[in-house]
Amino acid sequence: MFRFSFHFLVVVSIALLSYIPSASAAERQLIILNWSDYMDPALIEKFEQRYGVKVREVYYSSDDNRTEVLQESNGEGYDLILTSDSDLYLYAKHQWITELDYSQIPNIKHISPRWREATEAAGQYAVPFFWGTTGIIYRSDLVKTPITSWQQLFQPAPELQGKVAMIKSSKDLIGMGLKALGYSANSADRDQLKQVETLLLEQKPYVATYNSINLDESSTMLSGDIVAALMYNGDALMLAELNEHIRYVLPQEGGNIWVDYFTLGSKAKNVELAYAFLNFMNEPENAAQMAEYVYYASPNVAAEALLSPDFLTNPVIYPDQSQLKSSEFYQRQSPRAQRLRNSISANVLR
Ligand code: N2P
Repeated sequence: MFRFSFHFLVVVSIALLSYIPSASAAERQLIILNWSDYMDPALIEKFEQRYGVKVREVYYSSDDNRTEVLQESNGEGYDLILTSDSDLYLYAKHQWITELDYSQIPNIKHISPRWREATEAAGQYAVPFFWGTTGIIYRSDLVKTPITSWQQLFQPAPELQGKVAMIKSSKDLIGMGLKALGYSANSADRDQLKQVETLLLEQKPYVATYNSINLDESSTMLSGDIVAALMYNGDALMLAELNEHIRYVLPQEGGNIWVDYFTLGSKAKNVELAYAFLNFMNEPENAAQMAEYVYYASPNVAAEALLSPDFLTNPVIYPDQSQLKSSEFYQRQSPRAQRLRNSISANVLR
């Protein structure tokens, strides 16, 4: 008869526990900090199967929320971080993201230099994912006049009051408020910024929420609780699939033009897998499939060649030059202007 000593059992269990591959299980999971609804699940599955790994997404709800999330963990916990052009420099400065070795992403060759170098640090830290615009989504059946101007969102007509949704993102609130007043979205002028503060505070009683709107059947844009909202073009198209009265407009004053980038977390645990993912997503057929899913314009030129004429001629996805002309990228602000902007958005969102 066998008799195991307690000591023997402890040794065996420790040996088994350390053998059970907790370390290798971690290696097999790629963690991505991202917007929700920004990735085709079918492609994620294809990647998981090809590499025998799991992809886990952690979602943020706005640009500012992403910065808060990264601040809390000091950038730790994410292999890939999807960020917009306007926050790249800041994240690099905080060393939340690290420089890329582009030789590990051969499919980078498909991406147009126009988007690879659209902002400072992009050429060292980032892989463009999509580009798009910030404008207004609205229900054409619930407004008296079609929306064409930012004024209609910031100083809403009676049928819109209490039915407006904004985004908890200081760059968008202040930037688009500045556009409504006829100024540059990048203004650092104290007087102009004070005027925006007044505009935003006067709008506030009519704003139902500063939280982002769901993009599925549960959306308040579908129930009519929200009639107009600040929104990104592709998100609006995703919702338009569910209601024929949904429109997106890049207002006559112009809006914001942006590029979203994938970046590598400086504390990434799965660097090799992260590179495999970046390369996989830029295989032309994958990038094309992703664009069709999210309704955003791909910076991947070889992918564009695979997209349907319907997609390529959609004016919401590809606004014409005259519409883009008045739109602006967000620029980095001086510390002084940034402080003023922070205090304005804190005032509005408190
Ligand atoms: C994705 C929203 C795109 C973000 N749902 C714009 N930077």
